[in-house]
Amino acid sequence: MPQRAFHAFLPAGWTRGGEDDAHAASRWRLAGLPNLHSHAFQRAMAGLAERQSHPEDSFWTWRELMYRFAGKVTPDTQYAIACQLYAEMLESGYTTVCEFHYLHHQPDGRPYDDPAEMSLALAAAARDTGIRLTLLPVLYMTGGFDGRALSDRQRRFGHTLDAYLALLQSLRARGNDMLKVGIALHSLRAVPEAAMRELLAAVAGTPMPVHIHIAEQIGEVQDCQALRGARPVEWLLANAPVDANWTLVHATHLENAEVQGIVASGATVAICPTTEANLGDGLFPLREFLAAGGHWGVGSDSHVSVSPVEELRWLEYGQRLVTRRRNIAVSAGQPSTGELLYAQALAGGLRACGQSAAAESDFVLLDAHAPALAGATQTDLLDRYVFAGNRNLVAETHVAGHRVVAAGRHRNHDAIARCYQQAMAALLAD
Ligand code: NGQ
Ligand code: ZN
Repeated sequence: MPQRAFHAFLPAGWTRGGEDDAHAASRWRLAGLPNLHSHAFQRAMAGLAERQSHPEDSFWTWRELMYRFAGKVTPDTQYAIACQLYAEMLESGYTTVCEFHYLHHQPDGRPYDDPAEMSLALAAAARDTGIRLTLLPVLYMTGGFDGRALSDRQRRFGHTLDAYLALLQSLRARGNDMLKVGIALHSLRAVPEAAMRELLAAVAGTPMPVHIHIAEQIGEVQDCQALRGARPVEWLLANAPVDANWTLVHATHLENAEVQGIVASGATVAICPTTEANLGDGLFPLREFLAAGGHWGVGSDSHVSVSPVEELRWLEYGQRLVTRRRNIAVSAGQPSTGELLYAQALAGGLRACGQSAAAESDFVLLDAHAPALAGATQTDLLDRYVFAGNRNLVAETHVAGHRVVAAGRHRNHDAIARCYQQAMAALLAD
């Protein structure tokens, strides 16, 4: 068999690969993308919140449906859903996932016998599917900026700070090359200022990823202004040691000073375009943020889509629709929209996920025979990948030296799908 050269897109850009028998089937190798934001259980309600439930349906009415669904998930169904989700992520070209995990306790709020049980279900699903996991146990304490108690449906999410720190410690003890553990503050409305300060002080000596939902909805911006006297990002930058370890999830509603402040802090923004569109959040100020040199990556969040291509495409399309221009995500030295989007989502993703080995070892091979790539060159490959058609072009996915997807299918595709069908039957039964 004649050997064929291949081309690799790495964090540093394109390199011409050598003659490589193992990759002769594909000429196109791309570093795998980190998925910066996931609530795994929400995969199971994708498509089930698209019927009007209220004349003024909004993020907040969606949240009620989501809470009702969250109330039914058990450790077993959590595992089955996460296996299905992570297999889909690997098939679509994500090689690391940051799990923003707050479904900690039993439905009535009592901890499981092992308080880490729901977290461990996610870790087991990541291990069994072969995706890298950055597990971010979430601190969730109050039901609003006014400090009100958690509602009945939120009780599963809550911790005292001591109980949270015990969970964090038990999870960090299980960390390994494929499992990194950081922290998450659910949002400013769910974590009182004093608790935020105490948690950050408790982990101050140990650098780790810190993720937070912020400024996603206008209602949150208004409440923050009313109760803390500043906009959410403005308040956070003034009151927390935000630096390159931090990831601000959504950060949709920003004034220019906040854009500049995020960039100056070195934090990464996790933009979740398909979820933000689905929930009616608003549009991230991408042009201003890119012009300022900001770091960003993408997340699939509620998993109405599990495809990095679709996140990147809609990130650009949202901007085109409001500016009535084309090719927004470009720079002086980079006229290719697809390449700029992929390169920056990769760099920002690696920065935010805390997985140092991911950059060297994790990659996908694209289907060399796909019509969408016919005659492709390095110059147009990523534009074609991001913008042409909607067939998944990922043929193989390799993580940490293991081929977990071959011929477009996860190595346990069928068994995982069967287990997921059973879990869904149980979840939808009542
Ligand atoms: C979440 N999701 O935690 O799953 C949230 C909704 C909230 C998004 N923000 C709940 N997309 O923010 O209170
Ligand atoms: Zn989220």
